[in-house]
Amino acid sequence: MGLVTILKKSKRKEKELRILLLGLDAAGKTTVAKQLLQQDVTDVGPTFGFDIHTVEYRDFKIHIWDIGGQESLRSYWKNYFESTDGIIWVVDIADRDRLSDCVTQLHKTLQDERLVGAPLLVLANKLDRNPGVDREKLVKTFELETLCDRPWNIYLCSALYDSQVIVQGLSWLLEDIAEKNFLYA
Ligand code: G3D
Repeated sequence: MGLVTILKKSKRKEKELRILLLGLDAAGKTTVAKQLLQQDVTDVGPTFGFDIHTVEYRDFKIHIWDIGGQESLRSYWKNYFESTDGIIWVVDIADRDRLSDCVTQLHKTLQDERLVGAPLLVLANKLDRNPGVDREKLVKTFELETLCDRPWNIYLCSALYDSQVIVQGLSWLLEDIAEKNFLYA
């Protein structure tokens, strides 16, 4: 079932969704958000604090909370967890030195009770800089199969160069959220 089908089936007039966009600093979160907004991705700067990007698909209004990933800001992430419908976790797969830190941060974040059940989309970004990476290996590295309390998926992308995979990932996330919250309401 595609995004359009979901939208056609939806019954409520306006649906607002809150999506958290998280990951370590420089993973490509703002680039992902800009691709979704069809904005210039060559002009991104570091996010200090947070930005809210609103993407509209017909009667869906999706508020994407782009939260700064610097170490000093991570303790504040929890302030944004309330009423989250879904999580997009962006990882720089070329940043091998921080991969294990990224995995630790992801699982630490998912432990928060306010995020229980929220579907997780992992965007394995900067594929152009690590083209040989294997999806199944990433699933293992990120211990995604241990996540029994939520739907998850992982898409490999190069946010700087291509929006298609990101849109596919977002569609997957919306499908899951819509099925739970709207179609069977
Ligand atoms: P953040 O919001 O997670 O902190 P940004 O990350 O979106 O600000 O991106 C950090 C840097 O990574 C940016 O480069 C951006 O252009 C680059 N980037 C994002 N996605 C990709 C990608 O798919 N491939 C490559 N090669 N680079 C990417 P600068 O130079 O502005 O720091």
